[in-house]
Order: sequence, then structure tokens, then C-alpha cells
Amino acid sequence: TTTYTRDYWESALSSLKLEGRLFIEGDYRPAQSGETFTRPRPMDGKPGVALARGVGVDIDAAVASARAAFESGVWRKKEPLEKKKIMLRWAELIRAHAEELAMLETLDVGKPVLASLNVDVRLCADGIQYYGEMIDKQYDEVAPTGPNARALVRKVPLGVIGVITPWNYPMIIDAWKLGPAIAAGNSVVLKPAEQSSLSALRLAALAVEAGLPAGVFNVVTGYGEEAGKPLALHMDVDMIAFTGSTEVGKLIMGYAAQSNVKRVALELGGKSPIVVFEDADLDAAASAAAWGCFYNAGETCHASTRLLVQRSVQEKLIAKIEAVTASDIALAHPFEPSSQIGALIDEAHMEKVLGMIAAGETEGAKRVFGAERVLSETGGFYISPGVFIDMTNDMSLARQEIFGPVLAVIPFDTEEEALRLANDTIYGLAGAVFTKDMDRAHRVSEAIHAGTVWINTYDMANFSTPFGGFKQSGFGRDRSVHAIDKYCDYKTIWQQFG
Ligand code: TXE
Repeated sequence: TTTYTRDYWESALSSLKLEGRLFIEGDYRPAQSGETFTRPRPMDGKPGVALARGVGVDIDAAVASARAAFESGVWRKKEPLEKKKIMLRWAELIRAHAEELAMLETLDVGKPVLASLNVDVRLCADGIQYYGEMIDKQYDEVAPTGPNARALVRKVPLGVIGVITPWNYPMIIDAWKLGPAIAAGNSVVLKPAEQSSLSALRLAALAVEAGLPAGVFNVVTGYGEEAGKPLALHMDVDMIAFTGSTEVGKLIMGYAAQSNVKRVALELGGKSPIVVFEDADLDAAASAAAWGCFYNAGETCHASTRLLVQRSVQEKLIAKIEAVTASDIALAHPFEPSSQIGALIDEAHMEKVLGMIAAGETEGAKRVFGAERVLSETGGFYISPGVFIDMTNDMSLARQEIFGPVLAVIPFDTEEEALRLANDTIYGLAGAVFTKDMDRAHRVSEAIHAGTVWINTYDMANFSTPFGGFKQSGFGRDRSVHAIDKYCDYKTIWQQFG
């Protein structure tokens, strides 16, 4: 077994071949304009790889390639067993290149490379495998008709799917969308976030190596306005699957309406509550609250950013959260084996988070610990995990998605008040309740209006459970067997006899 020291990753990095061109029709190519852009690496601020600056004409080329592959039937009409084998081979290739992919993810995102390796890359491979395995287990339906007719209800792929992804978990979110979209027989044009394109470009090459026909999976790198918008406005794209901010999610709906009424699935922001009653196991609750909020430097859409705690145990719980954060959640350079959380995505985002913290303090929130810029000498963009008290649910730190390691603590007295606070948000992505009273756990978990609610834990999941939001957290579910449905539509074929 390999010992993953910092030196190990530094030396692996020096021999890594980095590819920043578009991936269209089964191969890399520059943007038609020849233009590129670079972004500073989150971990040390050094310039990143030159990436092709894709724009409308490049999106047109990628969509044309995806459309041609779809119409030819080269993928869609392949034997299900053959399709499955290709996707399983793709998953194996991802595993075989796990270290390389983990490094790409860490270079882009600044998260600990061991988290990239053990969580992001692993879940990406698992996701591709999960949907690959479904391919030869899908049945169509026969509708009840009279004896002189037979009506087939076929589940058919939509055609060309535009996938627009964010930068916080690029590989995992890619798998959540590419897996079901491609397994259903569609072609895809992926526009990764401008901050995090490297793993997507490598995934595409591995897909082709696994046998996925050219054109089925294309990647166009570039900025949201320049490449994402033309993709979402494209007249020959049948659906956009988007994860990102609620603000851009609303734009995507508008683009769909302005163009060809393409379908839309949106996984947007959150401000998820974790409700802790006084009878709860406070050690478990403290660990869940800290990890739930601080993991991935707080750049998680379903992060447990609002801690609603019964007043009698507030002080005790906060002390435990501080202890757990200090002992278990080391903030360090992403190549350090001890690192549990790394850098924020870029300087602008770090400044935005620091600005939100300052605004919160002006409103009267009191800092218990952390929430400061640290490791600035590295040139990277790090903020330490922090907790705020003396808060009400209408203060900005409790309402806005911060996307940084900032936990807002709000006390309550009764279950009714806890529920009112939990649901007093525009979001509805996730939530949790901690209590030993199972009647209460049942009541509260049913009443929290969110796509996922955990009882006495946080962030547990696997591929069998749907993930996504209510309210302004969006609609459409990633993960699980149900995710395939949104990349398909029903088609009736009615045959009359005699
Ligand atoms: O997201 P954007 P940003 C939240 C989080 C974060 C904030 C801003 O609060 O601080 O959003 O992050 C593409 N047409 N989340 O600015 O802009 C963009 O290129 C088409 C929550 O990075 O929504 C990228 O590929 N596409 C979230 C993707 O949209 C456009 C994860 C997401 O970027 C576009 C990320 C346009 N006009 C941020 N503008 C979550 N749900 O996990 C941008 N894009």
C-alpha cells in the first residue's frame, strides 16, 4: 500500500500531464477562437492550467456532435448488455486512475487530496457503475387496453442533454448526472464550472477508452455567461441538468422558456437546519453538526449551516462542537495527510465569505471561535471553521447560503418553535433532528420541508436514495433508480388488431 505523504503528491504532480482543451467528437481540440483562460489554484494561488475558453460556436460543435451520435443510434440502439459493459469498464478505468483524478480534483477545488481520492473519485466510479448496472434491468410497460389493442408505454431517451455543474464536488455531481443520462441512451454536452474542468476532461477521455462512442459525451470548458448560457439557450438541446446557485437556476428556467421549452432539472442552494433537542446524544449531535457544516470547507449545498438547539443544552453543545472541530477537523494544505479541510475555491469567494461574516457581526452575531482567514502565507484561500451565537433566524448569517465553514447557532424552547425556525427559509434541501424520543423524531422529520431529513445523523447517503430539494432548492432528483426518469420521456405506441 502507498503511503500518501505530501512529498508523494508533490512528485506525482510534477509528472502529471494536464489537459485543458475541449473534448468534442471523441477527442481534444482547442476552442475555435484559440483563446484560453487560467485560474489561480485554491491551495497556493499559483496559476492553474490553461483551459480552452469555449463560447457559442464551440457549444454548437459539441451539440452537433452529440446530436449526430444520438440520431445515428450508435449508443442508444446498442444491445443493453453491451452498453452496460462499456459503462462498467468506464467505472473501472476511473478506479484505475484514481490517484490522478484525485489530484486533478484537488488542484481545481483545493480540497484534501485524500478526500478527493476516498470520497469524490470513489463515488464517481460507484455512480457510473450503479447506472451502468441498471441498463439491462429496465422494462417498458404494456397499458391495460381492450382485447383488440396493445399499447406499449415505452420509456425513451430525450436526446441531447446539457449538463452544467458547479465546482464544489465536480466528479460526484458529474456521475450523478452523466450516469443516468447516458445509461438512458442520451448524448451529453457537459459545461463544467470554470473553476473546475480538469476532472471532467479526463473523465471524457476515459469514457471513450472504455468504448463509449465518440460524440456521446462532450465537454466544453468556459465561463457561465459565455458557454453555459448558449448551451441552455440552444434550440437543439432537449434538457438542462443544472447544479449551482439559485440565482443562476432561475436564469436557466428563463433560457429554457425563451428557447425550445427544454426540460430543466435544478439542484440549487440550501440553508439546512440541524435540530438538537435536550434529550439528544450531544456527542453525536456535536460531531454531526461540525462535520455537516465544515466538511469540504463548508462548500456543500446541503451543509448543516443552521444549528437549532434547545436552549438548555446550547452551551454544552457548543463546547463539544469546538472540541470536535479542534481535535478532528484539521485545516491544512490539501496534500498534507492530516488535512481534513482545505482551501475555498478562489479569492473572490473567500472575500465574499469574509464579507458575509463581517456583515453578520455588524448585525450582532457573536463569534465563538474561528471564521478567519488562515494560512495566507501559502498564497491559498483558507478560512477556519467558525461558530456564531447570539443569533436570530432573520439575521443574514442564518438566511444566506454562505458556502464557507460558518455555523449559525439559534436557540429554541419548544418543538413547535424549532419546526417554525427550521422551515423559515427559502430553501428545502436537507435537515436533521437529534433526539432519543422516536415519536418526536418521526414528527419532526415528517414536518421539516426538505428533500432529505436525517435522524440522529447527518449526510449519510448512498446511491439508492434520491437527492434534491424542495422550494428554492430546486426540483428533480439526482441519485437512485428514479434519477433515470428525468432523462427519459414516455412514448405510447398503440397497435389496433382485427
Ligand atoms: O455558482 P453559479 P457560483 C452557490 C453558493 C455559491 C454561489 C455562487 O452559495 O457561493 O452559488 O457560486 C454556470 N448561464 N452554489 O457563482 O454561478 C457556471 O459557469 C448558464 C451552490 O460558482 O451558479 C457553473 O458551471 N450557466 C451550489 C454553474 O453555472 C451559468 C454549487 C454554477 O455556477 C451562468 C455552487 C449562466 N448565465 C454554488 N452563470 C450547489 N447547489 O451545490 C453561471 N453559470
